[in-house]
Amino acid sequence: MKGGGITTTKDLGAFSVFGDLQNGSLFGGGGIKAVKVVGRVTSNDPNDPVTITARNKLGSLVINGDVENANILAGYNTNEDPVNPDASIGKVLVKGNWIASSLVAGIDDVTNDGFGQNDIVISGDTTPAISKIASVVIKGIASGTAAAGDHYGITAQQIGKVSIGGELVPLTENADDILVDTTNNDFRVVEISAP
Ligand SMILES: [Ca+2]
Ligand SMILES: [Ca+2]
Ligand SMILES: [Ca+2]
Repeated sequence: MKGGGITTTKDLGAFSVFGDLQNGSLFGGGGIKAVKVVGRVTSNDPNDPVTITARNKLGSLVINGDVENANILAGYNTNEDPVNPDASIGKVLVKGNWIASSLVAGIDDVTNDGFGQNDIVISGDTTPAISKIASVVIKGIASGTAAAGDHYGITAQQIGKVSIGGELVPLTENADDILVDTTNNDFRVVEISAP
């Protein structure tokens, strides 16, 4: 699927892309049960990332190829405005590399300097529920970019497990902020406490 997009106002069920998801977008106005991409999820323009967005819950995500210049956002509306501080993402499996991309549940890049730094919980949180990412397995490498001024993250209030290249990111019981790309210093796994 190249360019264009798929938008629904209600739930999007299980969705498969038999090829690359490139320079396009997927949006579930309620949730998305499952997304499977047989190829890659990429945009060739860092300023116009490919997006997968769910307002409430993204149940599971399997990508067989690389992810590059992508924003995968739970808790956002079709305009990519932050709306739901209790959004969640289930199991994520990426069999390729993860480059210059963010995976986000219920967190707002409020200062617009990229996810993974200076972010807050999406405002308007009135319930005890918290945003969660259950598990992330990236089989390849994970990195930001050599370019300055950008930042990326895997971020939620609570993250269950992250494995990159066969190694577990050492999350603890407390809110963690772990730098993953120690070369470019621009990719982190971040849990943010309630405001
Ligand atoms: Ca930020
Ligand atoms: Ca960079
Ligand atoms: Ca933790």
